[in-house]
Amino acid sequence: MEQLTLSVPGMTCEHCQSVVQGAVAGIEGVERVAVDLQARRVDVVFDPGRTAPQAIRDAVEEAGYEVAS
Ligand SMILES: [Cu+2]
Repeated sequence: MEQLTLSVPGMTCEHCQSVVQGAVAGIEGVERVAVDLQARRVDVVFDPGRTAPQAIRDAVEEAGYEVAS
């Protein structure tokens, strides 16, 4: 398993949190997602054999949130 931390500054409320959480959790190969709304941060644990950091970033952006890092 690998870990990825994304900075998502546009998350401002619990709705944002659940949208981002759901978008990332729906990716094949993602084992665990934790959204820290206060820190505007998304911590993801994923299987690098089944998905990649770029796919996770894309999913967040497709959900409507810009990824800062
Ligand atoms: Cu919101």
